[in-house]
Formats: sequence, structure tokens, C-alpha cells
Amino acid sequence: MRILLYNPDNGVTRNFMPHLWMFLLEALTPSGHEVVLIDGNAQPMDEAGIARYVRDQNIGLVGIGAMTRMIAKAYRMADAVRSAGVPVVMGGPHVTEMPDEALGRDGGTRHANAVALGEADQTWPKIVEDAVRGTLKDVYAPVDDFGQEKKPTLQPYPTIPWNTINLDQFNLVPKPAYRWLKKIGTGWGTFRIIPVESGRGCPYGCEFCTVTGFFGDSIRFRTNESVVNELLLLKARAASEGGKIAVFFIDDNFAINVKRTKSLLRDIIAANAQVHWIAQISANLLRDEELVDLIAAAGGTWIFIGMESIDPTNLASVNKGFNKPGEYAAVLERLAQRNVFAITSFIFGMDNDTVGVAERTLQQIRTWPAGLPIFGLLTPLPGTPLYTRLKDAGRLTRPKHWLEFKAFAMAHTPLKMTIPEAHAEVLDGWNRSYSPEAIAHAVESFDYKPLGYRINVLISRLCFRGIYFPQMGPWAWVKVIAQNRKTIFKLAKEGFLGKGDVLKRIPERSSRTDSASAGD
Ligand code: B12
Ligand code: SF4
Repeated sequence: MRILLYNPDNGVTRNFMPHLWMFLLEALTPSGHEVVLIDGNAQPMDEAGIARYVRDQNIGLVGIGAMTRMIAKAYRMADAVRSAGVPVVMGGPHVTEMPDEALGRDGGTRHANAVALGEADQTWPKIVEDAVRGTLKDVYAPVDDFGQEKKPTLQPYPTIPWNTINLDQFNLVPKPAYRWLKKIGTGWGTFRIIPVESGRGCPYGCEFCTVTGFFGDSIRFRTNESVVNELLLLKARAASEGGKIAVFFIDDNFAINVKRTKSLLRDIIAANAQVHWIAQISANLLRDEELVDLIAAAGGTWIFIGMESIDPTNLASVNKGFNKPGEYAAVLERLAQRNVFAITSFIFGMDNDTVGVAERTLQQIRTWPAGLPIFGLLTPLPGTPLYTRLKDAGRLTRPKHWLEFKAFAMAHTPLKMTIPEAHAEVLDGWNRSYSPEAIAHAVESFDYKPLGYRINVLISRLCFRGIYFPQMGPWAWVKVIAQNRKTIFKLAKEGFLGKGDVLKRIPERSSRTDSASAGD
């Protein structure tokens, strides 16, 4: 049977990284079947397109995975596939919480023939077998013979054949530049960001997050050896195709067990398996100097920190009181000293937020080494304690917000400001952090660092801008480049003519606290 695994696009901007579930399920598919992967972010497709595709390619089963924000598109695509006579199985965090919606048991349209609940590592082979026999069940749950929930141990972990898998659709180097860069042997023929997991689960239970409910609070890890081998495979692939690779460790909290993380990082270093990587780590775990040293030595380049708020009352209200705003500056300083960039994520619209929250947050950000701030709105995702609390309090304004998805739009009323005020705060945060002036300021704040480092700051800023401001297609990019031409020209000039007077300024600059600037 030919199986299509399809991931819908997010409708806002192009996602920079493919989803791990597709590669994992492909690796777990019983032999004798052919699996095709399509990520809508890389290969845009509409309903008519997918229906045509499954007919033309003789697809016998379509698997669709989606987060809540893509579910409306996922349902439309599933409907089109089913109309073409091909069965659909859906999985992922949204349908796990809302299986009745996908199966039409809530009175709505049925979108899927079957739903895979939770982690599907063990149920997927069974689903494929049932699809071949034409005996798909409505629901597949990861349970043992006694009906008890059974989570994959991750030991052993399937080998994803990164050396042979077709990754053409996931090359971030634009097509026109690709052949040329490859030909002249720059080592930039391809650039891919690849998701790798080293463990699953997070015990912290933040109120807005689905992870503790979905993966459980028991944390499971792969062996160090299996992770190291995967990195070596990826490194070899990049080398063989004259390209670059970066890894996103998608673990929810990469250092949740600090001892184990240190041992993994030591093994990565010992095996010379370093690649540039990004990981999500909560601020409280980055107090450990030795951990941060190892992160830098093992290739850690960007660390995503869910700071959420600079207000301890807000943090306590969403069960994230373990975040201590008072230590954010020290954590960021510690990373910057080792040339590790911080992606700092904030949520506005929390219950103690009032008008001006963006400016108050930016004031703090300006005192930190320049990083990559991102701003979102508190969103009641189905299955979270936050959803239940707001529903019980009658505060949900759009209880099924995912069926009418709008990016950066609240689905409940905050306590101390209106919904339009919350929207304006997020806009303000993005505007003032990613204006051409703010980007120039961020780059300049690192003028004591090598040119490559500052180019990295510039490119990251231009890309991150696109999370909020739609930046799809060549024209959008031409516009962004034109707006930031002064900074681009300055760095290009330095590249051709050398540092000049910039060099003279290095000794005058102190370490980083004076560099500030992420804000405006
Ligand atoms: C990496 C990641 C991202 C990446 C992008 C996704 C990517 N390309 O991988 C980045 C950083 C960009 C990102 C951004 C966002 N993310 Co995110 N992200 C994750 C993260 C940490 C890992 C995803 C992953 O690979 N997991 C490991 C795999 C193995 O698990 P899985 O995807 O769930 O797949 C398993 C099962 O679900 C199932 N399955 C999944 N799909 C399918 C399909 C079929 C057919 C079958 C049978 C089974 C199946 O089988 C798999 C194996 O067991 C998850 C948290 C988590 N631990 O999952 C959050 C998570 C998915 N993100 C989440 C959110 C909310 C977001 C944002 C909206 C955050 C924001 N406010 O901006 C954005 C939106 C991005 C967008 N594209 O529009 C939520 C989604 C909750 C929900 N109900 O939708 C999660 C669960 C985290 C959370 N806080 O709750 N994210
Ligand atoms: S620390 Fe992160 S992954 Fe863990 S529950 Fe909180 S938000 Fe979710």
C-alpha cells in the first residue's frame, strides 16, 4: 500500500522545520509499504490538490497530524481525501483531546475514518495492518492488554534513515541560489533544520500547556548512544551533500534531568557529534554554570526559554511560579558569555496583565543581552487546565476557536484589559522588537563580536520577524531586505573592507549589559 503522511500548513507563515511525527511513523511503518511525506509548509496544497494527488498516486491511506491551530485546515483536507474514496487516520495533540470532533460524534461532520490517541509509536503498525485489511477501527489508544495506558519507553528507539530519506522539500536555501551555491562549493548547497528528540514528558504542568497531559509526567529518555548516532548520521548527510544541518531538540525541557543532560552532552562532545542545535530549557535549570558550559561545547547555539511573563503574580496564576523573573538577566548573561543566543518567549493577556504590559516587558528586555524575543497571547488549548478554568468561569468568548482559527487572536477575555487591548500589546511587542531600527540596534549591540556572529543575529531577527508579520514569497522578502538595507549594507561592507573603525571600539565596550536593545 502507498501511504501519504500529510502535515497541514499553519496558514500564517512558512514553518522552518519539518515535523518529527512524519519521519517517526515512516520509520515505524511495517515493511512492504511505501510512505510519502508532504508538509504543507514546504509544498502548499489545497483540497482539490490533495484529492487529485491521492487519486493520481494511488494512495491507499492518508495519515494527517495537526496541532490545534492547523486543525481546521486538517479537517478540510481530510474531507477532500475521504471524498476521493481514500481513508484518513488523524493523530496528534488536538484530536487526542477532541476525538469526537474528528469522528463526527459531536453532531458535526465526520472528518476521519480513525483517530490515533496520544503517542502512536505502538499503534501505528496496527493501524496500517487494519487499513490494508479494510478493518480500520474508530479509535486507537495506546493501551496494554489490561486497558492500562502504555507509553513508549524510547529504548530502543527506531532508527530514522536520515542518510537516505528524501529531504528535498525541507531545504531552507532558496531554489534559485541552491544550484549555484552547490556548484561553487560554499558548503551551503543545503541548509536544513531537523527535529530530533532525546526524551519525552515534562512534570511541571503549566496551566496553558498540553504536554504534561499528553506525554505524562513520567519522563522517558533515549539512550545517549542512540541520540549520538542520530547526530552523526545527520552530520554525515550534510557533509555528503555539501550542505549544513542544524538540529532542533524538540524535548519540552531538554535539561529536565540535569545529570542525564550533562552526560548526553559529554557523549556528544566525545563522539565529535556536534552540530549547531537549538533546545527548549526552562530558566530555572540554566542556573547551572557547568550545564551551560557543556551546552556551548556540544554545539548548543540557540536556547528557547519560556519566560512567559515578568510578573510573578501572572506566573503563579498559570502554575509557572518556578520561573523567577529576578534571575532572567543572569541566565541570559550566562548564555551570551558563551555565544549562545536566547529565544525568549512571552505570553500577554494573562489575568494580571494591564495595558502597557508590552512596554514594561520591553523595558526589562532592553537591560538584557539582545536575544530573539517572541510574543504570543494566552490561548486556552483543549484539554488543558486553563481551558477548563476559563470554561467553568464562563470566560471563553470563542470556545471552539480552532474551527475559526485566527492567528494572534484571543479566545477569552483577560481580567484587567479588553481583548483589543491585549491584541494591541502583542502588536506593540513585535513592532518595537523587529522594526528596522530595533534590528539595527540588536546587531550593533554585538559590534565587539565577530562578523559571522552578527550576521547570524541579523538573519535570525529577519526570520523571526516572520512569525508575526506574514513574510511569505519572494516579494515579502524583497521588502524586508529593502527595509533593513542599511544594516545589511553595513555588514556587507565590513565583510569586504574589514572592520575599520569598528575594531577601535572593541576595548571600549564592556561585556554585554551595555548592549541591550531587543526592544526598540
Ligand atoms: C517542535 C515544536 C514546535 C516547533 C514546530 C513544530 C515542528 N516543526 O516540529 C515550533 C517551535 C516552531 C513550534 C511552534 C508552535 N507550537 Co509547538 N511544539 C513543538 C513540540 C515541542 C514538539 C513536537 C514534536 O515533534 N513532538 C514529538 C512527537 C513525536 O510527538 P507528536 O508530534 O505529538 O507526535 C506523536 C503523536 O502525537 C502521534 N501523532 C502525531 N501526528 C500524527 C498523525 C498520525 C496520522 C498518527 C497516526 C499519529 C500522529 O504520533 C506521534 C508519535 O507518538 C511540541 C510539544 C511536544 N512535546 O510534542 C509543541 C506543541 C506541538 N506546540 C504547541 C504550540 C501551541 C505551538 C505554537 C502555537 C506556540 C505559539 N504560541 O506560537 C507554535 C505554532 C507553530 C506553527 N507551526 O504554527 C502545542 C500544541 C498544542 C495543541 N493542542 O495544538 C504543543 C503540544 C506544546 C504545548 N505547549 O502544548 N512548536
Ligand atoms: S515547563 Fe514547558 S513543557 Fe513543561 S509544562 Fe511548562 S510549558 Fe509545558
